[in-house]
Amino acid sequence: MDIIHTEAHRRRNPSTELYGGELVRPFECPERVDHILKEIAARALGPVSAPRDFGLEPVRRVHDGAYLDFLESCWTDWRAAGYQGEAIASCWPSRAMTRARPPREIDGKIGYYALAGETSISEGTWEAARASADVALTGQARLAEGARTAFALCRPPGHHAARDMFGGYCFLNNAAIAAQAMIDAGATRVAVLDVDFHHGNGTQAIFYDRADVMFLSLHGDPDEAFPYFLGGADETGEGAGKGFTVNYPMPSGTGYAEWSRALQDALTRLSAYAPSALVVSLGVDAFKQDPISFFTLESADFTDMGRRIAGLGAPTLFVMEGGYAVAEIGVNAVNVLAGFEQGPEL
Ligand code: Q9C
Ligand code: ZN
Repeated sequence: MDIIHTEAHRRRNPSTELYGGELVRPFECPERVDHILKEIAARALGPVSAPRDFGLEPVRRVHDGAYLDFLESCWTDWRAAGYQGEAIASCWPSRAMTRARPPREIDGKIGYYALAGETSISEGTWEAARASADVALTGQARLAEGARTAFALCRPPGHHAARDMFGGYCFLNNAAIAAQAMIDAGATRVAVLDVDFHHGNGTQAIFYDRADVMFLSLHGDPDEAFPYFLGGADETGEGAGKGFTVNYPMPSGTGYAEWSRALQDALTRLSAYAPSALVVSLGVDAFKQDPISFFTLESADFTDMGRRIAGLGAPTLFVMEGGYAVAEIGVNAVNVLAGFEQGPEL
């Protein structure tokens, strides 16, 4: 399997995450990629190559222009305002304050574009986010050139990022950018299957009113888990997109028996949709030892997950998302990819 990776991910290395009232070292850290690469090498999964530079045009197909300008200038503007720490949102356009436009000043602007406060913006974040989108786009290009599968080792992750919102460790929605690029290259039916523990709110929102990109997500019930305000089973799409969003929220303590039944249902729906390409938002934070999640999947379950996804028979782009049990992230992520390459049990 072709693996796309760049060391530019290291430019995303903030020292703070607002967690339980403290500023802690972020769960989403550069070592995550080191462990994945180490396991890729140990199991000879395939060649690792660098991304191409696609520029911002394919990113603009998914994200708002003023939002991209904000991401690019945020760190400079934050420092220019005289702040000593990393850029953290502390005010939001909440329900009773609907003056829905970005203020000029950086403190207001970051609150306007933030969907949550845990994700600090630091020097290099924009450069790493852009490189991460290029990683996903390069994976998409491999599929367009005829590859059956590729692994975009994206970091920072993307599935929480919406058209004009960052948060949940995400800035640019890599999976959505790749899916849109597939459509722009002529695909008529693409699907995004999101197996990250958290609901892919950004991806859902981006494609909510569209029938050309189906979105299916298995995740912690938003009544109990981040991102809290999207991801219910009653969200099924709108307008032309009605029926093309499918959510599987599951409660605390969910193990693979229950999780894989949801996956089977998702795969049955996907099979009926018959996408010309599949994007898998590959988070491995459903793992039992994940420090911020509450499913109980074992490492071996990730292999089975990959095998089942292979059963669909669609050209498949895996896009890395979450997973915070850092020592085990390599085994768990590569298990999915290796399981996919083994294919379904006959
Ligand atoms: N107390 C991804 O997996 N914070 N993002 C949760 C829990 C945000 C996860 C706080 C978690 C974001 C890509
Ligand atoms: Zn996650």
